Amino acid sequence: MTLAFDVVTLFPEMFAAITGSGISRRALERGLWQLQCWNPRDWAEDNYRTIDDRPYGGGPGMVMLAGPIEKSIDAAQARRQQLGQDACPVIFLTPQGKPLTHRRVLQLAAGSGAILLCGRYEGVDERVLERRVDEEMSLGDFVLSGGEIAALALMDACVRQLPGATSDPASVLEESFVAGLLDTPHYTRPEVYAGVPVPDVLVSGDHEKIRRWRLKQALGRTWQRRPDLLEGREVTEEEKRLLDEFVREQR
Ligand code: 9D3
Repeated sequence: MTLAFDVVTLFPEMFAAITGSGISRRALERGLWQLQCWNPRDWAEDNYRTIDDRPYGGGPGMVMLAGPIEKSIDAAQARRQQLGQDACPVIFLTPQGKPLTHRRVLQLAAGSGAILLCGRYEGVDERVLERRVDEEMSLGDFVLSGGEIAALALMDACVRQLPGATSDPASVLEESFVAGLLDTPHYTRPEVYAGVPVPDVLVSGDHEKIRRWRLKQALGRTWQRRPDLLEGREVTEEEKRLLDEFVREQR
């Protein structure tokens, strides 16, 4: 079963960002995942190909019409059935949704995909949401111009979890090693840049010392920048000791 996304969007050209570059492009070429865009404009019901209208009750902006969106979703679902793809959730990307998490990314990456609805303008007619949407998802508390960039982020996060998507399986292992912590600092050549040397330990060749230093940096930065991440996480004796050291070195 290959991961298949169907995206309902007025701006299908934006999705070249994920099909045209990088890991996601390579994974697409290798047949690890699929993407199909569905433009509500193609299901508009009048000669002007109208997809939005003014909000009942007044106010600024325009609201996307239910009809062309519902027809797009239904076309996507019909096509998925034809192709023998398993059922999948319809997800609306919206600031009103639940924040996307790594846990949800792993669940989606392990499934058959999703139909992703991207809104534009002030919003989408509530009745199509009631009738067709299973789940609402947000990237966080800031304002985008539409759901497309959120859909791109969601798909990118899922695709990089697919076995064979990244050439380096060690980097995915590494992620679970320090799961729940911020990343450690990275350095490459030259050994002295702008007068700043690479930390001695990293050129020492002592792999156990390097592991401890990296874990300590990851713990320390998480404590400084995202203490909320440490709250819901088991801390081993070694980690406690390393974080204590880090904290003491701060003053
Ligand atoms: C300025 C318009 N806002 C009036 C209070 C409402 C609004 C409508 C549409 C705000 C944002 C959007 C478009 N955003 C998304 O479609 C979106 C989004 C986001 O803006 N932030 C974080 N995650 C997401 S997922 C989809």
